[in-house]
Parts: sequence; C-alpha cells; structure tokens
Amino acid sequence: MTSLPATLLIGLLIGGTTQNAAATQEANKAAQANPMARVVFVKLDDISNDHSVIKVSPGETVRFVVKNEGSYLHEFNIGTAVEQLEHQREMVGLFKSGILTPTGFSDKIVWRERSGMGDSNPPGIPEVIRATHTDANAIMIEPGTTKELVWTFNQQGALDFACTLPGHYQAGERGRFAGV
Ligand SMILES: [Cu+2]
Repeated sequence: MTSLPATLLIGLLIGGTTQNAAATQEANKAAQANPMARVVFVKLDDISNDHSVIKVSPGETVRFVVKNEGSYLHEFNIGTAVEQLEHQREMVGLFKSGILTPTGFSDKIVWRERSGMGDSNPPGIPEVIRATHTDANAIMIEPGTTKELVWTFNQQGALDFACTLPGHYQAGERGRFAGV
C-alpha cells in the first residue's frame, strides 16, 4: 500500500452536514483508530468506478482508499438510495453557486479591510479562500489525488456507494454493498 499524506485524512475529521453526522463522525473517528480495518482500493475515472459490488460484513470497519485517475472531480459517497438522491440535489446547488467546478473546488479572492482605515484606503488585503464541502459519509477526490474514507457497517438495510456529481450517478458511477 502506498503511503498517504496526513492531510488526506482531514476531511474525515471535519464536521458533516447531514442529520446524523455527529454520530457517524464519532463512529468513524473510532474506526479511524482501528488498525485492523480491511483496506479496499477503489479507482475512479471519467466516469466510472472499478467496483459495481463491494462485499462487506455486518459491523465490519473498512478503510476505503479511493484514487481519482480521471481529469474531473469525483466523489465516493456511502448512503441509502434516498440519501444519494438528496445529495445529488445538494451537489447541483453547489455547482450553481460556483463552490464546485467540474475539476475541483473554486478559489475566490476576499478583500480583508485593514482595521481603522475605513473606505479611505481600499482595497485592503487580499486573501484566497478555497471552497470546501465535507460530509461524514462522503469524500470528494480531486483529479490525480487519493483520499480515504473509513466506514463501519452498523446500519441496517441496503447501502450504496456513488458519485453524486451532476450526471455522474446517471452515467453509472455507482454500486452497492453486498452482505449488509
Ligand atoms: Cu464522479
């Protein structure tokens, strides 16, 4: 296994936005510390996932190491079919608002006002802010990069994995977990 920069793990530790994000985040933090977690390598391309079915066992913790070999931004999202659908809607919004682009996250320049100078001394100090989007159950993988998502299969019912970027799910960049 190739070694991964520590920064790749940061996304897992940042708060998500879904309802049960806190609980999921706690579970995944615990899972992160589990050195026995099975590793599953996943390769994404434009537009495909090299797995259609991933076999897991109930209660098992799996460390997904996901590499994006394509030239577009892709996602690896674990959830029910309904959650995948909801996330697709959210993604459309992120594209419309310009936070996401087909190849990654947008940068925007924010002008910080110099304190005490008021309007008399524009334009202040520029700062480049890179947009982010984090969910406890998903990772966004920029072209040419690899990220990890650790997941414990405690949930009852059918679970899928998918990229919910506009058009990607429809193009077949998705699959299902078998065994849970
Ligand atoms: Cu994709």
